[in-house]
This record gives sequence, C-alpha cells and structure tokens, in this order.
Amino acid sequence: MKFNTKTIHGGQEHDPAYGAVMPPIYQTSTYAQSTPGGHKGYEYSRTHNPTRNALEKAFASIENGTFGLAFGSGMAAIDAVIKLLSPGDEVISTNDLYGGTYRLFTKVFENYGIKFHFTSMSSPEKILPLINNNTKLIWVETPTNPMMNIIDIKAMAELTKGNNILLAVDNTFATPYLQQPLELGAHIVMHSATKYLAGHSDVVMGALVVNDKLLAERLYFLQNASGAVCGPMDSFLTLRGIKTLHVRMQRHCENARAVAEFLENHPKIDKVYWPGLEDHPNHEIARSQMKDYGGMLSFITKGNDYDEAVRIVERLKIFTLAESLGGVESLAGHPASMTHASIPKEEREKSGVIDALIRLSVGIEDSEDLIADLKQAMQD
Ligand code: P1T
Repeated sequence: MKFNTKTIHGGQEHDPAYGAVMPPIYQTSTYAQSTPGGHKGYEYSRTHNPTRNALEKAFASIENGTFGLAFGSGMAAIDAVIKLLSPGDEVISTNDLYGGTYRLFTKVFENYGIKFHFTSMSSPEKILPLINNNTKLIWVETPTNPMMNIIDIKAMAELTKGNNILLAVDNTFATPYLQQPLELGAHIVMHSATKYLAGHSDVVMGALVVNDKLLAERLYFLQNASGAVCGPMDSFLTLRGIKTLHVRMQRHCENARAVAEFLENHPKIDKVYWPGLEDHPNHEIARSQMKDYGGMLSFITKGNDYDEAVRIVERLKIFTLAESLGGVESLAGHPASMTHASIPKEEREKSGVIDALIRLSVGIEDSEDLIADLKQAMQD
C-alpha cells in the first residue's frame, strides 16, 4: 500500500459488530466478563480500547512501522521513552528543540539521575566525543522547533550501530508524509499528534512507533503502568485527521514556500528559516531525506528588534497568535516568550532563539490572503 492509501486505510478494518465503516467511539472504561478472565480481548481502557487500538494501528501503518502506541499528549509519549532508561544513563539531544521537551529532560528526569547532553547535531563529529558506555539514547528533532535545522537521521543512526544506543526521532514537524525515520535507521518515532497528524487544533495527543517487538513490549508496559493514555473521542478525531494528512501536507508545503519567498524578498526581513530555501544551511540534507520542506518557518526582522516582532504578531489578522502548530489554520508564535520560554535565555539564544524571532505555522488557506496579512502587519 502506498502512503496516500495508507492514511485512509492503513491498519483499519470495518467494525466487526455492525460493519461501521468509520471506527466507533468506544466510550467505555471497562468490558463485561462472562467469568473471571473470560472477556473478548478487552478488560480495562487504560490497557486497551478498540478506538485507541485502531488509531495505534494507523500510527504504525503511516510510519511504516510494526507497533504503534497512542498517548494523552506528545509529552506523555516522550516521558514513556525516557522511562526506558535507568539512573546513570546518558542521553544526547539536539540543543534546538521544543521547550517542553527540554523542560521534561532537565527539570524532571535529571532529578532521577539521567544525564542529558545538548549539542548541535549539524554533524556526527559534534556527537562522537559525547558518546560513552552510559549513552543509551540519541534524541533528534528534525526539522527542529523553532530554528528549522535539519538533522541527518541516517548519520545519527550510524552512530548508534553496535553501541546499544537507541535513536529516537521527534517527527512532529515533518510527519511521515515528508520523512519516515524508521526507514532511515531510527528505532523510535515520536509525534505530538496534536499537530499535523490530528491536523485541526482540536485534540492533544501523542504517538510512538517502533519495529522491535521487545522494545514495543517495554513501551506498552510503560503506557499501561504509567497510564498517560488518550481517550476514545480524541482517538477518533485523530484517526479522522490522519485520513487527510497527505492532502493537507501538500498544501502546507506549497503555502509555506509562497510565504517564505515573500518574506525573503521583503525589505524589512533579515533572515528566513525554511529548509526549502536554497540558502538554508541544511537544504541539501533536507532535499535528500524529506519529500518536501514542511509548513513551518521562522524569521527575524532587520534590527533584531523585540518590540517590532511583538508589533507584527499583534497586528496579524488571519494568522492567530497562539501556541501550537500543524492545524489547517495559520498560527503565529513568539518562541522566546511562548513555546520556548522554559529554556533559559542564554541557552536558547545559543541556538538562535532570540527575542526578535517569529515562528509561523502556515495553514492551508489561500496563500495570497496569508501574504497580504503579513504585508499589512509589517507596514510602518
Ligand atoms: O503539546 P504536546 O502534544 O504534549 O507535544 C509536545 C511537543 C513535542 N514535540 C514537538 C516538536 C512539539 O512541537 C511539541 C509541542 N509544541 C508546541 C505546543 C509548540 O507550539 O511548539
């Protein structure tokens, strides 16, 4: 089955009870047993729920993986991955990543004796000196949030070979429409399915996909033991979102290109970060590992002026000033004060997240309207 067919049919079967074509929302916490242990495969909805299981199969299918797991949020999915580790273990992570991930690593798991190294992942040479016998996980986000750096997944996978190190890739920004990390050698793919997979800004949801059975069993154990699962209604909404992922992503990419090219040529703009631009430092890696360049971009205005950045985001009318991304509607964000405020200023500025940075999640409206909106917001 090819990708566009998978988004609609992957892992899905008609409901065995009445043949419902769409998965029923099994809004139940528990299941009747005829005798103790005598059930139809479902006992309690923290462990299994038919609507969630349908979603988990869809996650696995679109990521070309074997096992899918759904969580109550992207953070809950990341939390489960780090719980695979033990005190004394070390993680190497990109230094440019979602602020909430940085917060979970440094403010929660460092207290449990896990050590995190944050580094630029622009080349494997930067990572080699950090690898030792305690290194158990490399955590990659690509494109990174919010600087749109592209990390070479195949090169990272090479580093893990023979070293008993897991490679996890947060594929939230790219989605499997653009890149499939398991195919490139990753062991774990993670999503904030809140974003492009669900696609309509109406759900908070997380996903993991793996191929290895033992790894899947350890993660299913953690999912049930810690219990950060999603409900059946949210599972249904995410499944419905996935069915249009391919058409939405195509338009997100087209619109982002139009917006990036407009901004690049605007006299007030200093720098546009979008991997599809030929002068993007990682354009070649993006071209080789992604099908297109995604709907997210960031930019700074000339003078690196914080007040100017705030003025622009306040004046936007079609772009809504809001956290999150990946919905059909366009959003604008100010990472330094919003999504990345939990990273200390000097730390975030090292990776380019300065006060003047604006991040756009380019939606699937008419690009002419989006460009007109940006134009009026940047007028003197
Ligand atoms: O919000 P949640 O579903 O828990 O996912 C967290 C998360 C993980 N990884 C990446 C790359 C993300 O962007 C996020 C959430 N990000 C935002 C809310 C944001 O506006 O960037």
